[in-house]
Amino acid sequence: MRITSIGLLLSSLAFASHGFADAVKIIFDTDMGNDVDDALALAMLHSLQNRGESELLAVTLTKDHQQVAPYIDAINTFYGRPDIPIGVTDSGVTPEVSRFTGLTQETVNGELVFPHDLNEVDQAPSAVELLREVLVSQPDGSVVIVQVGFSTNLARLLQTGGDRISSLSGRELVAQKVKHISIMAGAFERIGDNIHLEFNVARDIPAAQRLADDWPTPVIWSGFEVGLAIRYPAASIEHDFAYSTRHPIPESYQLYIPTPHERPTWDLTSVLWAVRPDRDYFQLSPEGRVQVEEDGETVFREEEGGLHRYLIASELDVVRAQEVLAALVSEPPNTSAKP
Ligand SMILES: [Ca+2]
Repeated sequence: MRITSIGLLLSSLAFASHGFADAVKIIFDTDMGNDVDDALALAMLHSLQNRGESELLAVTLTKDHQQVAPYIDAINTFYGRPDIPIGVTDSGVTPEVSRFTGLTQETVNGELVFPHDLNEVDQAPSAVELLREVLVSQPDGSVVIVQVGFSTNLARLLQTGGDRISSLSGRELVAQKVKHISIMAGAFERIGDNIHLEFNVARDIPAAQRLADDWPTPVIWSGFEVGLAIRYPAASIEHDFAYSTRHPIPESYQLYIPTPHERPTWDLTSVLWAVRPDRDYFQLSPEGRVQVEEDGETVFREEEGGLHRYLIASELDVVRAQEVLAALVSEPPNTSAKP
């Protein structure tokens, strides 16, 4: 009996440490506020962390508006993780006000409906500095960056030199610390006859070119066509969040474009691949190289040993992904979980 108990204890400890060691270390780089899929993707990262599958190290922003960092802080606080560092940019290419980030400014009787500590942009560090600090603190080859906005921050990171944080250049730091990046950007399959100039690339073409040309680790691209094919179910927005009277995720969605609209799941697909790369949710293209043209077109050329691949979703993949994305996005917070 006694031996069995110790055995059980050891195996449960082994399981616990196994789970912790396997958690994918994520930096979420987002243009939160432009489209609402970024908000759904952030909710999904919290659910995956509740399950021990990932750990959100930091959120860095490429949208330059003062409501965005407080909004992220409010979402993180709602999910029980108020201390996740947030980095801001001062040169965002989309400074206009969001349709939904004002939600977390709402007060009732002088109290914030969705509490958060971060209120002023200047309380937050710069995104590039935060990226350097977080990368330095992590084991070699361990960090997965999910980029679901513009390449503004990551391109700048590549251009940084050694500083008080690290003697390594940004490019050296990335090569040492980053495993791969999962990005929502570009378009790789023709939809009809048109070449689609995808938003995340087209709004900051020089940054996307630098990323495509110089980023030293594997890059997995989720093209426009993947998220477009996988629509977030309106029924999930309307019914799956009933566990909370006020909930920032379905409310943000309804402020952006209300149901019955079913939003494409662009940014969610990059989170899903980043945390569960081995679950065959998507097919992968052969290895190759993406070139970003002057007008923002992304051209993929197959090349042995190339660092780039892109996601492909079959009809069956679309159905599977739609179901798992909705389940993860709508999962209740676990506020008793270890942060
Ligand atoms: Ca986005």
